[in-house]
Amino acid sequence: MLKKKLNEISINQYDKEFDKLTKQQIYDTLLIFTKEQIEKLPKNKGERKLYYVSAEFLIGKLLSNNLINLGLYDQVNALLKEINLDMSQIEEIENEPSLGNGGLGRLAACFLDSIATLGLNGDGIGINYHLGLFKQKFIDNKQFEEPNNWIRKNGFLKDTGEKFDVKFGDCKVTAHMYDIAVTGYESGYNNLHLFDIDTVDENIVRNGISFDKTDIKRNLTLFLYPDDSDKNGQLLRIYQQYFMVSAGAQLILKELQENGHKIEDLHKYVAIQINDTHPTLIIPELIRLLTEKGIDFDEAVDIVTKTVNYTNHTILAEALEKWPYEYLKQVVPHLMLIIEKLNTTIKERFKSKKVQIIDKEHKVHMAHIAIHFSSSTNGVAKLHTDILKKEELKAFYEIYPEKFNNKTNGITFRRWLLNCNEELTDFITSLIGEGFKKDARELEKLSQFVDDEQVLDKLLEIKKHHKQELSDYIKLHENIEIDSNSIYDIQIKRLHEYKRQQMNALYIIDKYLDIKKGRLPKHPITVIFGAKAAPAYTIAKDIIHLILTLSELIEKDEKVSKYLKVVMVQNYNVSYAQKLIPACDISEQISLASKEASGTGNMKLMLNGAVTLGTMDGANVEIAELVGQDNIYIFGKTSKQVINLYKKSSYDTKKYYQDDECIKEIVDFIISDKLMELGDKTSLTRLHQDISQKDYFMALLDLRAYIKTKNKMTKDYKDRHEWAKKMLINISKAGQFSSDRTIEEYNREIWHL
Ligand code: CR1
Repeated sequence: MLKKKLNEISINQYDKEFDKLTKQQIYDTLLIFTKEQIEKLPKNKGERKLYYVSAEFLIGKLLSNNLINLGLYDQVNALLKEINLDMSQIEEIENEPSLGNGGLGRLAACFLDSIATLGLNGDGIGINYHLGLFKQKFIDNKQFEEPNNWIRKNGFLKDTGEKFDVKFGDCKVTAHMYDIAVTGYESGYNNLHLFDIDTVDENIVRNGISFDKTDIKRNLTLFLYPDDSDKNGQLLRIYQQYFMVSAGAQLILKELQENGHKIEDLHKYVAIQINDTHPTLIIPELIRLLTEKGIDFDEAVDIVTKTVNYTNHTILAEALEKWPYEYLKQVVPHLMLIIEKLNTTIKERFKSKKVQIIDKEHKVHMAHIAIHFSSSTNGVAKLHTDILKKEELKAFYEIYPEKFNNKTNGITFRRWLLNCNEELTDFITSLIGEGFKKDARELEKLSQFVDDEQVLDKLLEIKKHHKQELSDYIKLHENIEIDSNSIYDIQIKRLHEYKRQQMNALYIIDKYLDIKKGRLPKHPITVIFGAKAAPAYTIAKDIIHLILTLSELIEKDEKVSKYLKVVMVQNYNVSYAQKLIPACDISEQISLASKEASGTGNMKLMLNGAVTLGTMDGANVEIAELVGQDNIYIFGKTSKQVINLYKKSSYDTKKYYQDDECIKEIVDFIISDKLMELGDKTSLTRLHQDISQKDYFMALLDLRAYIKTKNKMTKDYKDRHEWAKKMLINISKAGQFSSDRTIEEYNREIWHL
């Protein structure tokens, strides 16, 4: 059947049988086939509809994931095997959509998958960034950014022909809607609506990713997160945000009316979830549209408040958006009367300065609008929600205790187990049956095998195989040879000081110095990083430079590189993650406690049998609770202690640096002759200065505990069966972190679809 169908397409397209095609043609044939199958799916329906609005959707490659969800993957792969190919080779041809940056965007993608899988009526709303987030290149051990031209004609992106006018202060544009179908696992489909404008011009981008930030008609949908370190960059972000929500709001009202409902019943038929503060302007925009249609202002506010819900993803001040009043006035003058009125209402109702919308510096606090004028504010892990209630958003929690709730993040097991780790999926199936594919909690059944040596051996064998595959891939792409018998210690996430990649780099230096002094590690270790730094984030780039320079130094030193290797992979993205995660032994989750709202990489890695090395932060706390202390390695100061240090301004990095000889030796290695000869003196000196003088995210605070715990881990790794037990228990407890569970909670407690 399948063969016949594929032959039909290939003969039609290329006048050749399927098994005579080139890889590119095979890909294109499978693409046509998959799109046809998706067309046959029913659209998820329901009386109420959810719109998930997000600046990012980090969806990853789509072909094989769609085939899995359609239940066709095994058949297609079997066919490919007949001609000595497999899906992973064919998938190399696909461009990964570049529509996201990190956890927040990947979360949105996992959520869309679960919403579709659970058969819920819910679409995504976002922007079709032509050049996406930048593509990362390393030259001279430094990050460079290039445009990521990911869109291909006739891919999964479909032109709907739908258009909406969007008006700015100084111009008008037409939002053009493109859709990507979101398939559910053995279920119907939903849509991801991506808005774009026809006048965008990729040719205005010069040397790297610079372009004229003021030329809105030509740059509006070029990049995700254009550099906003200057005024024009900030204005452009406001243009983008308003563009997305204005088109989105019009679509929502249009669909509502097409379904025969009155606009004043919006809240009865629609739930809107805004992913962080980027889509906050949808609140005044909807109020504007409702009042334009004759609804009175207070009623419009009430309707919109009942419709919208807000998810907070961070307590970092720099990420809580505050736009200068003047900037908003320039881009969206027609919203200012509404924002002013909302501001007045709040001023009249509440004295506290902390909850005002416009502050005395004339900045508009987007999170404050989002909390006052929505029905729900949720954090993304228990600890994070607790910190929101007790610290960051305390003043709001006191006003609206009923609005605050927790929804611990989750990940879709379709992509992060079935798709990226076929071998493990098949092995689990052979042990406990298929049930876990629909109900992830069934993974608990694996715990009965914890003393079964055959099972443990097989787990180790699967891990070994993935490590070998990864080492081949890294050889090919990074030209670094790594020993698949070494421990794969992996830290993959955006580059940020709070995530403390620099602390991991200091561990590497400590190991290096040890080996030089003849103290050899218990087991060879390969430290692997994947991370992009925001283009204007200097210290983050300095940290990348340090890691790459260390990598080169060690690579050149035969004596050291037998025991220690460092790799930073280029252009870390979803596709790379799918290769790294199954191969990981040690999962690095070492953020400064209180700063990582949840983390989701931690969940993907445990699901694939990695053991976590982490602080009591974000969802690590919940992982630790589930697996128990024997199956996770926790170190470092607690969030309470850290929050206290900040409150009293009593963290003094100089004390750690000066008073601890070992720490001083490690930190000073950053500016040692050896490193300075290889690397960029300015960059290394700046980083050294920062860590030894400021260290705002307290890498030195936990450095000793970190090194000690990691050393213990590498020792424990030697007892392969004991380690495999930890792996098994981690996998068996991962069910809690299925995004199906998370979405069921959102639906039960917030959306009521
Ligand atoms: C958080 O840093 C969390 C994701 C998804 C990120 C991370 O801990 O897992 O959100 N926040 O909830 C973020 O990107 C702008 O904020």
